[in-house]
Amino acid sequence: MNLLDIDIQNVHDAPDSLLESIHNGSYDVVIKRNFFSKEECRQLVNLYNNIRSDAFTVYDGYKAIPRPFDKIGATDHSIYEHEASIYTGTLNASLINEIFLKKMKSISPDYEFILNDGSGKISKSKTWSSFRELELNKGYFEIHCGRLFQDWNKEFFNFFSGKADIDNQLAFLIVLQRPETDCDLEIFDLKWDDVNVKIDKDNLKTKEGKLLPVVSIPSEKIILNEGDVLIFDEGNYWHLVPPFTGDMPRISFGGFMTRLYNSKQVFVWF
Ligand SMILES: O=C(O)CCC(=O)C(=O)O
Ligand SMILES: [Fe+2]
Repeated sequence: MNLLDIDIQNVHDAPDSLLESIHNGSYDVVIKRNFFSKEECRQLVNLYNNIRSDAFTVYDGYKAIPRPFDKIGATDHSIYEHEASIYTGTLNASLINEIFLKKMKSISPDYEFILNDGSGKISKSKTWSSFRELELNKGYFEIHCGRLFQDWNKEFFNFFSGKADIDNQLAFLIVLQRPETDCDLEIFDLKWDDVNVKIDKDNLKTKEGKLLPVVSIPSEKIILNEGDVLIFDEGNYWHLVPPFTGDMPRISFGGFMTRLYNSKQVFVWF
């Protein structure tokens, strides 16, 4: 796994286009430190605080607005639409869409970014990002990779696969509120093409049928401070958010970026 960590010190060594450097295989994981200013992070937290009191999904230790579209079942559609409209209304009333586009362009000038506007032309999901909150002493994300979910919401992926390269979705992630932890995201040096069976949260299964304990897989433990953004090959690399301790929930903001076929256009969705 090739990781690029761009700090203020090595900014001049960074490729002109971070997205292209992932798409062409030079890197799998890119961290751009201080991508959002402290003030911009505060604005994002405020947006989240404005909508968090509305009823929204509470899974086991995990809340998201809107709930992940790739995992919703047929019965959840109206709740999803409700959450997505609250979310989109809040974002549209802020400058975040504009700020995000400008920033992405600055690190990948050769790409055009299309934020999902919910029109349904490219994807049936409705937003370009989401807020996620993991509860203290309870919340974490089990090991997964984007391609694991292609069977969960077939309607969504069948339609989307006609427009975009769904096997190579990238994720972008910003941690807005960080509890005490020595790892915000653990990315394993293991791709979907090598291992594509998950048995449970602690074990995958190799192609030879052997149990592969998650703790035995080499990994990078990523730490994201306020304002840092992580962009990585989320579709293919197995990863997780470990349980954490401290005195506050973990709040993150992120989404996915998928290339439209035969183009330098990237569709941003969640
Ligand atoms: O920390 C998060 O919000 C989710 C991390 C993740 O699995 C992802 O960005 O794909
Ligand atoms: Fe993920």
